[in-house]
Amino acid sequence: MDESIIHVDMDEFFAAVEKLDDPALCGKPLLVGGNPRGRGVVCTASYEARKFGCHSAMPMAKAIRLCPQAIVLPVRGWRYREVSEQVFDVFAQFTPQIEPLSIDEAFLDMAGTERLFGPVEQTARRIKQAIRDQAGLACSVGIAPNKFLAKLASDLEKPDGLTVITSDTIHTILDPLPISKLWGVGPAAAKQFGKLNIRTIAQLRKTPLKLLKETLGNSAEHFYRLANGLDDRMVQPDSRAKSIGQEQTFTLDLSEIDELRRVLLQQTQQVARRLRKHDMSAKTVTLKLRYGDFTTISRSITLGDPTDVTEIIWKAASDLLQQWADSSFHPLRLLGVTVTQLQPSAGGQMSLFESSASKKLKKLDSAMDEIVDRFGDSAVTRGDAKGHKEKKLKTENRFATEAAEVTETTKRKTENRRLRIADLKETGKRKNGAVHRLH
Ligand code: TTP
Ligand code: MG
Ligand code: MG
Repeated sequence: MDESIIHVDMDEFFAAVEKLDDPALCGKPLLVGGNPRGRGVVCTASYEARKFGCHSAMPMAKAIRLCPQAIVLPVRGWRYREVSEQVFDVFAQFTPQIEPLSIDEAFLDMAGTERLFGPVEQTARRIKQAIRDQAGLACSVGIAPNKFLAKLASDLEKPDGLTVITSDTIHTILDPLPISKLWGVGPAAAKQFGKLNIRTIAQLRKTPLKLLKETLGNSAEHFYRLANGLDDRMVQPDSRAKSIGQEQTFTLDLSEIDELRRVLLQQTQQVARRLRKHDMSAKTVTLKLRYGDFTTISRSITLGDPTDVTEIIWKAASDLLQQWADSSFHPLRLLGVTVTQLQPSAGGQMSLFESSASKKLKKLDSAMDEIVDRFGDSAVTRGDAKGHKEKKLKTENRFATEAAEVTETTKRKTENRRLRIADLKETGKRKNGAVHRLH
């Protein structure tokens, strides 16, 4: 299947975030934007307000005239950026080939991921579900052989849509659409097309290229190709990723430290796995903690050496959590872990000089990665045997020691885990399905 480009666009993004943070707003007409008494404009209108003709970029005063019962909300940029990061974190769980287009949309190149995740359409459904689970929001997805068609597709069944355009359905889908749907057709180009009596994509496709060139000059070929569903722009990933993170907002504030540790362990495993997928190591581990009243704090630790080893990142993260809990525990609305100061790992190969403990930890990680790749994310998780009773670390710099100084106890536990994983792999093979860690 050559439909390997996915375009994801969040539905009524700013309004959806407002509904997420205050469910009483659900089902109501909302206008998020500037002050109606000034010359503020609408950034987005909720779908309920769109029924009245309100839309982005419309003066707020006009939108309120169209829909006087609308609830007008100011723009909370920091919050939209935060949720946007959660959404992009979800994308990164499926592919490193992500081209961000704006705060609420991106192209994902899924070529070559079928072996890992199955058919692209199925992966797109998983992405939608993961965005719902991890960010609490709905989005619309387009799947197609190229960027132009994928973006067009994501818009066709909004909200909560999933539209596939294959090479067989290109003309059926494109032909009836107005030419304004073509990438790059603004008011000026539309006027030129009007002179040729071209209003739909079908009319454009059937016009001889020579005639188009006479009127439109150099851009004729660009539009002609688009009308035929052709676009050879590559997905250009933003390779300047500066952080990898995972966070979760709880439906009810969490007040059990064991429960928080369990969530953090899951998050840390995902973050470390993604680091390894990107062949990156990180030097700084940061926890983000948000209380019920939205007070948000962070706690960071910088490691002596960059690492991609789950066990080391987990020790740093769990210790930060414990230190915070000991000094200023509050029930949490949100918990997250992010790694920063990223740099390329020193090659996948293990160094001759690496300690045997470190080598074991890396082998453990690659065994876990293999299971997750084969059986999915929920297939296996590390046990948090130490729980919150874990002895407090003696020196602040403990994590700077990397795996070389992992204690005998940890080594034994690692060995036990390795054996259990080997068991699980066997069980997995037998059941030919997802395996669950037994403790
Ligand atoms: P869009 O994806 O264009 O719109 P949307 O997500 O609100 O709605 P849709 O379901 O149709 O995708 O833009 C994303 C966000 O960007 C939007 O919520 C608010 C902001 N935005 C502006 O601030 N000004 C604008 O003119 C537009 C178009 C968007
Ligand atoms: Mg959107
Ligand atoms: Mg958008």
